[in-house]
Amino acid sequence: MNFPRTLIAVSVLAAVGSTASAANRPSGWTTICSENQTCSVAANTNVAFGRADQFRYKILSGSFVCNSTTFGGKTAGGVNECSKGPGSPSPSPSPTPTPTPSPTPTPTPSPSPSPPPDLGYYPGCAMPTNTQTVQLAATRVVAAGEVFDGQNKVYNLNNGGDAEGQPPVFDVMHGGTVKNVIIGTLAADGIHCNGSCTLDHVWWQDVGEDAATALGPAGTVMTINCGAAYSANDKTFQFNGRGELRISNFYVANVGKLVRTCGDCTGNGGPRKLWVTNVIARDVTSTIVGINSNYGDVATIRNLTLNNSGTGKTKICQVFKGVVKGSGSSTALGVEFNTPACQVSQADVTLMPPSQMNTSACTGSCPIP
Ligand code: ADA
Ligand code: CA
Repeated sequence: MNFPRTLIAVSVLAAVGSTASAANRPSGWTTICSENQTCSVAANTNVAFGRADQFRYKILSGSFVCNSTTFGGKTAGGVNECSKGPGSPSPSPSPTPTPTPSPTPTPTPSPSPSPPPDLGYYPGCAMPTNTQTVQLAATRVVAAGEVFDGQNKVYNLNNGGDAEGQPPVFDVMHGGTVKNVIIGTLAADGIHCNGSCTLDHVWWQDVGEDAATALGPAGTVMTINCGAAYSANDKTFQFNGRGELRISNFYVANVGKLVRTCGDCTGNGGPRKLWVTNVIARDVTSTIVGINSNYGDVATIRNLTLNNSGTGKTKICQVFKGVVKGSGSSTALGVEFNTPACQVSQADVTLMPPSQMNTSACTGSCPIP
């Protein structure tokens, strides 16, 4: 996917002035090509792009150009390199024409480990090895009450970019379930949920505009359990309806926000209740949860682990004043702990060094980051 995107797994710890020891590939990785060259990798290989100990990461398959367009940016100051990790398989060789059919079955290549180990996953909820891709011609509607079992195949729609107003890959009606689905790199507007719905064992290889949107009315519950989402420029989950959104046993990496109740939707309001339970967040550059206190939103966070690779600080529960469409933008009010809106205490958050919490403008019982 060659959309210019800002992938955020950039180590900002690069030691300025100690370039002698800086490497152009992560430790233990192997350079596969240099900037602007065309490289080839096996399906779903995690590729690093950068130099001087600062890298962007992207899951790629087959041939790609090793440049800033592919990775959404580059590390300034010299030639960047593309590299892959020690466990990555070699790309399959280009097929050579065989004059006669081989009498023996072609051995199946060993499946690529998926996700690559460095991407991480919630324990018990690793993304399965994906062997088959389904290219949808149009949004797959999941009817009311239907259980759609994707059999761990990868589903693509038509666009991997960040433009607003895209159709979803799956449009789930009230009471529907999507399970065992991997949303691929053509992720469009992800999954829409129009009532109560369940997303069970769903993974997003590379989030498009956002991973999923809760649109159901008051009284509905959207449940997202056991999965992971990788690489979102901004939000992962978007909550535009009313009712509840519950996220559990989930891993998120290289995203701006885990979830935001809508800041400026048409007919915006609330209340919206969020539950974030058993979540590991790696390199979330902005916020875990963003909510509108003026609409009565409440976020309850339990057993959250922050695991940032650099010096980035993550806000846990950021409170806004939301607005209706046409009345400007929502206003950030600050980070809160143990308040009516932000039901989270320091004990609910585990920091894996060098993770840090961003507690700017904090109210409530604010922890020391
Ligand atoms: C943005 C936008 C909202 C809504 C949302 C979405 O937050 O400001 O109005 O479109 O994206 O649903 O993706
Ligand atoms: Ca969206």
